[in-house]
Amino acid sequence: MTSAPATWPLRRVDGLPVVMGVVNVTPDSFSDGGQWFEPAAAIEHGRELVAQGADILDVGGESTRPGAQRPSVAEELRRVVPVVEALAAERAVVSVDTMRAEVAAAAVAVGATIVNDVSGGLADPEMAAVVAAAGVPFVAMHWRGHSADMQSRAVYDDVVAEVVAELAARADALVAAGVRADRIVLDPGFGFAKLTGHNWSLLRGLDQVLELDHPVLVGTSRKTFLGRLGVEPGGDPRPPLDRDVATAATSMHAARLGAWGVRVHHVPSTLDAMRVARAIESAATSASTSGTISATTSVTTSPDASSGASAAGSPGEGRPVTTATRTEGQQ
Ligand code: PMM
Repeated sequence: MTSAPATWPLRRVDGLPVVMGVVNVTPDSFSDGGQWFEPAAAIEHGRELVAQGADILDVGGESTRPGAQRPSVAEELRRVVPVVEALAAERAVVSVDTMRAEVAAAAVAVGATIVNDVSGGLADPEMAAVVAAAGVPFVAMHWRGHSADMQSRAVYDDVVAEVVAELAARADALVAAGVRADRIVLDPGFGFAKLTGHNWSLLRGLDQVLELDHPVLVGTSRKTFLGRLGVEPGGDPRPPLDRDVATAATSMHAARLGAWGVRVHHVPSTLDAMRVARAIESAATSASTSGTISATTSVTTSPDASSGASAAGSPGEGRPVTTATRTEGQQ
């Protein structure tokens, strides 16, 4: 059976969070409206995401937008398996985004090396056993019920504390079911049984999720709460394709706090935003008294992130190893 990618947890050589690019093979996703429903289009899109710097391709065949109806198992298999197989054959690291054990097993059999389950194993009682037997990393997202009625479950006294507690309980249950603890990634589940304010509170309290003893994946990309920015209360949210700048800003926040990964539709904007976070963190803070600014230029030995390469290493890798200080006039 397939097991984890060669190095786990995956880390980028530039020290940024890993970037999971979304490949939705669905006719009705809220975020990209069925653009990649045909297998050939989905495969081509996956290649493009890798060229843009994605480290993982997340291939899914079920739309989870609020109110969505589920496809049959046969239909989900038909959508997902050929796309996973083709992209894995091109040596991409592929995760399968599914709540069904049968789909997870079929995807792993054709080359997926990560299972991403928005229900964290709750939707299908067989999921934990399949993942445990395959030995693959498992992304367990915070989930309170299927999309058809999930927003009615968006009731919290303290959303951060409750999401943290429910994720911790999920991780314990998965370990009890045989999943290796060091293969579990946790995800707070932005937009799933969360109202707008809950999502912002979770971003603000992300450090508490990060205190759980697992890598954390952040999936805010193009979600409705971002579409409400700058819109009058009661107004229509901005369309999903207009939410990539806001998504990139949340990726920057996730990077600054130390998330393991971000799941996004538009890879270049997120990578740039995270590079900004890293450049600011790495910059020297010095100023001369003569009205000129002393800028530090940093040289890193790591390959450029745009190659999309991942390698084992610590989050600190890729930090500047050589610095040369020069004084410049104010720019
Ligand atoms: N969101 C969606 C689908 N899969 N998986 C994880 N781990 N985290 C998420 O936040 C998440 C996910 C829904 O978004 P999409 O329809 O744009 O894929």
